[in-house]
Amino acid sequence: MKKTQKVRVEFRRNRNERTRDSDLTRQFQEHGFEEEKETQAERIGGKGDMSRRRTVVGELLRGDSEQRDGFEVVPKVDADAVISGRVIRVHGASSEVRADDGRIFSCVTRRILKTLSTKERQPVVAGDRVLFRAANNCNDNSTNNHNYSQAAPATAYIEGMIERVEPRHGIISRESKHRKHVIVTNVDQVLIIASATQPAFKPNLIDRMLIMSEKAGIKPIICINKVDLIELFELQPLVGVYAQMGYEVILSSVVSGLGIDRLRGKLRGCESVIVGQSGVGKSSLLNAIDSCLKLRVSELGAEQKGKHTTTTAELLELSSGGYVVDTPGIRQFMLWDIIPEEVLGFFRDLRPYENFCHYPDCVHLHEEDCAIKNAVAEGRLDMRRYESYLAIRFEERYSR
Ligand SMILES: Nc1nc2c(ncn2[C@@H]2O[C@H](COP(=O)(O)OP(=O)(O)OP(=O)(O)O)[C@@H](O)[C@H]2O)c(=O)[nH]1
Ligand SMILES: [Mg+2]
Ligand SMILES: [Zn+2]
Repeated sequence: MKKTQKVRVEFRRNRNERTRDSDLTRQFQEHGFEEEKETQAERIGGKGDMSRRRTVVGELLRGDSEQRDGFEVVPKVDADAVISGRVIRVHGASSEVRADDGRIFSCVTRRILKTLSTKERQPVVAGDRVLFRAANNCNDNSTNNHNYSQAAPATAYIEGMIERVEPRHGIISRESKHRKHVIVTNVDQVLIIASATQPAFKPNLIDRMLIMSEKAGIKPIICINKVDLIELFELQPLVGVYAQMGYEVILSSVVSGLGIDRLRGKLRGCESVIVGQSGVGKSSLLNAIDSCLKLRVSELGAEQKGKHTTTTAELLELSSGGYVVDTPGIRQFMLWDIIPEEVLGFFRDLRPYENFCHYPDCVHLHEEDCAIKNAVAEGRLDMRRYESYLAIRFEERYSR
């Protein structure tokens, strides 16, 4: 349903924007996701005096998660003057956009899109479907009232301006410095990569990324890479636990080639995102799956600790059809937008026991007669999964 009406929208004051754009660009270049610096405006947060209300006329689309009172506000665009495309990657203030006809444009973002997105850090994200105006269209058009040079970084050659971001689905996000960080949009599959070793195997991180996918309603596939460095049987119990829950687990090695064909088959024709800690081999796997990609991978392996080889989430077209988004590694993974009471519901294995706990408000920690603790004690539930639940349910941010 579409209709046009007046809506009240919060605006962030403009004065911090330029600082933030250049700051973010630098942060991305240097560190990838993790070390984003909070700017003054973001640190203050809330609705206080950093925001004000205005009424704008917008076209409202129903049914997206980034909504306001059941509606998403998107600016009106002149349908004849815009080109539709897909955001391949975002680098600070500029986005690389592939038009539907295959041409690549370097775009800046219309200021109103930045001010419309009050709850999000990034108004434009890799994977977004956008409508943009090519720069030469605008130059000879007297109705054009956008000043391109104003929003552009001094050195960039501006080819286009994003006028609208279409409603998103399949949104993968996490928390970064107490704020939502959208990693990618419009994907229908998440490939969760862990490494059997180097860096050390961290199943609890898999659990967090599973919750992230479940929350987003996107199908996850678990992949444990670098199995050439371990004895396969060591992983069998863990693979069994996930398989019993109905998750697909693929063991892989770029060195021996194990699992590569299977992964290639999973990606074919799909829109996927590949996530995992830095150094687990995400880019290496993608290179093995599609030799045309030629992504940069770390030469030093685990020794290059603390450095991201991939620094920007990037949408890649696969020669076998479909897309995959390679992402920079994550060091610490905080879930976004999950309340403590919700956590257990995302543990498929623990969840069925909850009804049998003695106390209806049991959090399965110290309570007597807790069905979940009993099942763990009797070996019917995996101890590590239970501990993983506790780690997430009682993590420090919930007591802030
Ligand atoms: N032994 C072994 N090494 C691997 C395997 N896959 C990747 N590596 C090595 O692991 C290191 C890291 O690989 P990358 O592909 O750069 O890792 P990444 O996950 O993309 O890392 P970021 O881009 O920093 O997030 C490289 O030195 C690879 O050669 C594997 O299956 N076995
Ligand atoms: Mg990489
Ligand atoms: Zn309980």
